Amino acid sequence: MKTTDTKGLQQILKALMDPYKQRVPDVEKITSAMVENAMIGNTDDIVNDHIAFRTLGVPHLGIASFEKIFLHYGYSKRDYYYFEGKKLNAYWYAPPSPDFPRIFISELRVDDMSEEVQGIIHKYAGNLKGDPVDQLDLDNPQEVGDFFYKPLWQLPTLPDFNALAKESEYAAWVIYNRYYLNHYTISVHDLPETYNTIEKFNTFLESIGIQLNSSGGKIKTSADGLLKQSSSIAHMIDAEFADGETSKIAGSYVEFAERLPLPGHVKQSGLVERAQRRDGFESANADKIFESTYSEQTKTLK
Ligand code: OOG
Ligand code: NI
Repeated sequence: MKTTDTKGLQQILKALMDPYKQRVPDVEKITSAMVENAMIGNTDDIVNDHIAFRTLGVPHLGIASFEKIFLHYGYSKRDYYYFEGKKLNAYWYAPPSPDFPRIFISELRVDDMSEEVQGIIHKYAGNLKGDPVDQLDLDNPQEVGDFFYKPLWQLPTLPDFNALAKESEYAAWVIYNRYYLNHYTISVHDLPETYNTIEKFNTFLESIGIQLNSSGGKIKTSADGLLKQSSSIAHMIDAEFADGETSKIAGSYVEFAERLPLPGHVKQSGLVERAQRRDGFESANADKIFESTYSEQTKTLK
């Protein structure tokens, strides 16, 4: 049974955001500079456009498992996206009310990978007895919040991690980072005029030392011109592997989105509601945003 427990959903989002802020120092850096520059009074004034998760497309896991959490809390499943080169599927989910973020969930098309990579993934994530989400009491937000950090498979060895990364940096990312929040997204069009475009906000971000993902250009623009996105390069975390070896690997990142008014809704009053702006996502933008955790980008980190 679906629930309309918005307090519960709030609690789940908080359980995601708190560890995320710990893992991604850029979040605090950006939000405190936003306060200093009077863009916002405090963090609560930031509109979170969407959050994103990554999963592995194997039995009992993947989108089909993970989405149950948010469908239960009133999200509705929307468009499908296919990323041929990266071998990924994704969907986005519309929130039960506009004060909650959209959700973007992707999964690795494991069957499309080489035998070697499939072997490694199945070694870790291939022996689940059932869908772990089915074993959760979804009505209990505390239990759901803890679930994101529950190891569903063993920690990888560094050689296995590296073998995955060679063929799919996405696969390596999920094997280590699991269901940790991949990013949250600051809604730029909701900010005061001096900062309310992706161009102006990027200039601000770079002025405070945030390094932006340059794959496909720092600004990713949808074909209709109405969805503009940029993102930071993922923060490197100290990872400890199964065999005791340690290495710095990509953690999570921050995204920035500007949604322009749909034709016919160009501001009369200056105030444009969420429903009157470009909704959803854009494959070509997303394809490049995934690379915020890829070594081609992280190797440029100073
Ligand atoms: C998601 C990349 C796509 C968007 O807004 O299009 C995305 C990821 O890196 O897992 O976030
Ligand atoms: Ni995103």
